[in-house]
Amino acid sequence: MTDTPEYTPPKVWTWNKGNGGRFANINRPIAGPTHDKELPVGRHPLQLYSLATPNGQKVTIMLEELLALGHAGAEYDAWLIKIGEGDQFGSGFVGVNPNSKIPALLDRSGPKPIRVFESGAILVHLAEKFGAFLTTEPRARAECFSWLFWQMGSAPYVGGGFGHFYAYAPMKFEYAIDRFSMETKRQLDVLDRRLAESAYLAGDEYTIADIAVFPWYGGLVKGWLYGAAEFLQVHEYKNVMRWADAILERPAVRRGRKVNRVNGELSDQLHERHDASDFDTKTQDKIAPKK
Ligand SMILES: N[C@@H](CCC(=O)N[C@@H](CS)C(=O)NCC(=O)O)C(=O)O
Repeated sequence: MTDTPEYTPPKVWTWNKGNGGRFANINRPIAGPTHDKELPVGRHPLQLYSLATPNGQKVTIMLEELLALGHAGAEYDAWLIKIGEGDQFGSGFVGVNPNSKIPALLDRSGPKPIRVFESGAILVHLAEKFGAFLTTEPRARAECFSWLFWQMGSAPYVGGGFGHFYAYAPMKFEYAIDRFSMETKRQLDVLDRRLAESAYLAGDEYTIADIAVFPWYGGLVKGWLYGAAEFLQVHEYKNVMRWADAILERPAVRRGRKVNRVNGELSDQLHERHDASDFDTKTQDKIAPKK
């Protein structure tokens, strides 16, 4: 193993503000708002405050899938939360998610707004509200929840572990990269073995488990995350690749991936979504002046 500088932790940890690397300006050891800022509210029953990270995409894919099924009650306004600029610490956002992370949903369809935070909880809320992408048959429902919660517990090792140390940390630590590469590959193998048995994670049907897992692990095998496709040899996970390709064929998935996106091709960036027609008229390639 290569040498890394020795560090002996002091008796009591103190916050070194300059030591957060790429995220130094947003990371803090305390919760709560940093400033007063109301959230905007649009005309639709569902108000989403988000960004097109893998966690954010889960919800926009779900909403687009619900609309594609004809659930008009799933119409939504998707507002952009710029986490690099600290929008998640505004008082309005913290009121919807005390954990200050996207995605956060305000369901205003009833007499009193319901707040929902944590992407897994949002998927369950929407699936139950519309009776879609989550069966009531006990065995398949248990399988669906098992994979959904597997994703919620596992992806932090990919994002906060592998992705952080491979792509973002100011220094490369072999120990950390080894540890989290091993775990990320193990998780891909877990999925690959499951997807050798069935078309989708919960069985024959596409469910919220697939919607939760796709942006992370589909993103890894498609080479969208951390530039790590070769490093992780993702082509080895043939069943995950087949499953990801099938999901990517779905028009709702392709639309959902564009919402609140601020990187990549301009034609794939719809910063805010307030109407179905926004996909035709408001992606950044339509807005940016033609050269
Ligand atoms: N477990 C949460 C994780 C959400 C999360 O980590 N969101 C990130 C972006 S993917 C975020 O908002 N980070 C801002 C911050 O940490 O200040 C969920 O699935 O909703």
